[in-house]
Amino acid sequence: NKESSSSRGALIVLEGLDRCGKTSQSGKLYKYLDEQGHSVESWRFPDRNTGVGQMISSYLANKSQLDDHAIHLLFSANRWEKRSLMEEKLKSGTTLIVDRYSYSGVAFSSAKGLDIEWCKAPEIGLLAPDLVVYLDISPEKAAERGGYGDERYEQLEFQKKVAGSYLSLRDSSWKVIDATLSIEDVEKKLREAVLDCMMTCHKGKPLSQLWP
Ligand code: 2DT
Repeated sequence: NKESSSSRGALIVLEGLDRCGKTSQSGKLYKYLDEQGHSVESWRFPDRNTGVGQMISSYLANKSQLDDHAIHLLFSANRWEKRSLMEEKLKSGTTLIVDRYSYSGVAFSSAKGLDIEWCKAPEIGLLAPDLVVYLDISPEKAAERGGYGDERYEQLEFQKKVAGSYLSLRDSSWKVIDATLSIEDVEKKLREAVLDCMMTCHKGKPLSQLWP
């Protein structure tokens, strides 16, 4: 029937500071949806597997230096090179759980002092998420969790600036979840928000583009 032929997957994005639990919650969510029989894939940005992704990876590991604007554009290009596949998957009914997206792009680069409108510009025309879940934790609490690696950006002072940038990007489409709740509680709230969003997409909510 008409409804099932137009039914599409949802574009779900998880954002938050380093050590907020984003990656492990993405994994749990993926496993849950998959076990429930949904067509679902787990994605992340940067996608370090592409040529551009390898340049980004080397930069993050401090093995190469790049101008702040240049690395910003590489992060954006890394999303553009996946855009058509992303659209294909969503239209064919697959839900994508994406660990970081354009919001990380803008939050991290503007935390370095780049103009926020300049940072947003190259993201225009990428697919807009149906839901952005922000796992909220203070930079101090995140740092207490330990386990910052040696990559660029994994320092308290910088994370404080990133937190401020994220704050200015929040809009009504964001669902903020307190990341200091127990793992199980975060998982439960995340599931509820995502299932609700998937239902809206299934019912025919059209795909849209950044920035809404
Ligand atoms: P992971 O630790 O999640 O692999 O991220 N970043 C990420 C940016 O500066 N711009 C972007 O567009 C994206 C997607 C955040 C590696 C680091 O890269 C930062 C942390």
